[in-house]
Amino acid sequence: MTERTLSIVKPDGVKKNVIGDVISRFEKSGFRIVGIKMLKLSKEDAEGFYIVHKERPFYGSLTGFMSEGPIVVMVVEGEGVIDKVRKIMGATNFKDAAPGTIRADFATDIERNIVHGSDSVQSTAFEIPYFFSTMELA
Ligand code: 3AN
Repeated sequence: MTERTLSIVKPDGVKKNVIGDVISRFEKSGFRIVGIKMLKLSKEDAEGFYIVHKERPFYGSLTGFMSEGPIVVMVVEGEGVIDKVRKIMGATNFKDAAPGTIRADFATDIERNIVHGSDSVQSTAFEIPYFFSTMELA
């Protein structure tokens, strides 16, 4: 099924100059970028985005990290893109990430793990409109 997912190159990914590498992996997998922009989140913006993790012990640190520098948010479209982008990213903990995945190649920390991808259709329904209006999606 053709789906859309939200992906983010996190502040550590932007600092490490891997924006292009992340986009390239998505495009080489046959997916289309239908919306993209660079933003700097406030702490409140990051808290709103990660509201599902509000009760987790890492919520404060995660939202601090996500608001420490610019990020690139994008909407990626294609067949089965939600699960496929998560495979391309690799496991949350880079130590468990399969070889050749983004996190295995670039992440050095469970929290600072380079990239985000929505984990379900329900998540995309919250995450895509959090950053993009209909007009901004091609
Ligand atoms: P994923 O990004 O792989 O979907 P989630 O949604 O469980 O993982 O977690 C969201 C973000 O929270 C992760 N990308 C990571 O930055 C951070 N995170 C997750 N688990 C931990 C943890 N145990 N300790 C610190 N940060 C974490």
